[in-house]
Amino acid sequence: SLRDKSLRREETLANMCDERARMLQDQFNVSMNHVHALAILVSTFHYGKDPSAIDQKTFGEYTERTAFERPLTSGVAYALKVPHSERKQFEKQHGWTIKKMEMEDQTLVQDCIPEKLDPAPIQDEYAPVIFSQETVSHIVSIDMMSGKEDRENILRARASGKGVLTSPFKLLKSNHLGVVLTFAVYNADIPLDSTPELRTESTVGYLGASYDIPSLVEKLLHQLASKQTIVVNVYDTTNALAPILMYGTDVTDTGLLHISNLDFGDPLRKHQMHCRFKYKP
Ligand code: WA2
Repeated sequence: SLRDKSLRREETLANMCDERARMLQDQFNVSMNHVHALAILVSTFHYGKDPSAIDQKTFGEYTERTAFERPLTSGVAYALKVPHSERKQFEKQHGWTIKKMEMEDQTLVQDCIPEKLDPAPIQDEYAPVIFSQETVSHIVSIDMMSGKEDRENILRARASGKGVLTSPFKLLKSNHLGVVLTFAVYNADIPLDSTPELRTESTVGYLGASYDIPSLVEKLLHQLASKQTIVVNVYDTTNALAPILMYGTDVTDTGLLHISNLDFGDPLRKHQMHCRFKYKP
């Protein structure tokens, strides 16, 4: 009957949507766990050994060779916590100045050529990137605390000890909408029940990964058949009244819609996948 047919159609859409949402969520969680392990790797081999067993070359090679462990990420990097009192010494040691993420000319920010960026203005502290996977080498020397989303992530990551996510924003250079995942690296094995203040004090740096949402969701959906059948949109619904479109083109179509929830591991952020059939029956 017509009613059976419409119920079947609804069920098909729900199954396809849930399957895609689960795949995206699983891949996200897999890479999140691996980024967490990288933060522990830096703590163990950069701070646990004297002299450090990690430099840019080691970090670059290791992260490139293990990139398959972090599906959906476009690159990982490590930023150091530098108080203002240590800035001069830090810059002398590295042979470059800490750069500001924003340029005076806002239109050029996305180009992100470190040589063209201005030095970071005086702040209490900085978070310059010192190690990076080759794919995001353009952020080396940039103060991650000079970008609104990156800064909020850093503050929340170090106070909580958990992996935290930004809202979607335009990533440097790629020009695509993405999110950044950050884990703090602490200077000692600090107790699990440490206060946010002790955590902040014990922080030595930040391990972060960037997720280029459009290209990576596209890659994931391509692996599944029937891309011709449904339209997929991914939203950041943290603010239920103002959802942010992260993937897909905005659709106003009032046809059959299925919503699958996504859990990307940061309880402060909410995400959803919206699915529709491409064609009316
Ligand atoms: N990584 C890549 N592209 C970006 C970006 C970023 N942040 N921010 C803007 N475009 C080193 O949380 C520490 C990575 C930030 C980590």
